[in-house]
Amino acid sequence: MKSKLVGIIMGSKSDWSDTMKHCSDTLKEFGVKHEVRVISAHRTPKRLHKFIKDAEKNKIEVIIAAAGMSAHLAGVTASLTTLPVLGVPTESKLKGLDSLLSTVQMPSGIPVGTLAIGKAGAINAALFAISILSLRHKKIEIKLKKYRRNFEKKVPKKPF
Ligand code: RP5
Repeated sequence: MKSKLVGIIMGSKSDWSDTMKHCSDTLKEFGVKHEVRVISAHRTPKRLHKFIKDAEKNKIEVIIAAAGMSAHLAGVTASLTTLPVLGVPTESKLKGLDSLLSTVQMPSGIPVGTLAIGKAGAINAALFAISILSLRHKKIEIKLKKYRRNFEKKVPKKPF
């Protein structure tokens, strides 16, 4: 897969190592090329507008937006594009509940597909993006089906 199909954006550098790195690593496992940028709806709104313009021009197919606290990044991104936007609420002083509610509670008309808080949500955002991409990209579909076939084997039968 030559071109970048997914754009990962996050509100802060602090969202990377414990959370969004897992999203990027999951996309890498499937060979899905992607952009990674620190962009905040509040701190860098001009950067967000430019990123979306470029994403549309460069035929990015899914945007994953992660943010914590008053997490408006995914919602504002979704308001500026018709590309599918997946939201990852990152952990915070309130254990990510603030981030979850501000990402998930979108008013009707502008949807954000919100995943779980933190690492699980970051990995699932990548897998959800892969699932969307698999509709148009046969090689990705084949890899996703293989991953699912092998998934059960990774779960131990005993807890010890
Ligand atoms: C949000 O504020 C970011 O997404 C991050 O989760 C949170 C805290 O950011 P820093 O103060 O660590 O830069 O915008």
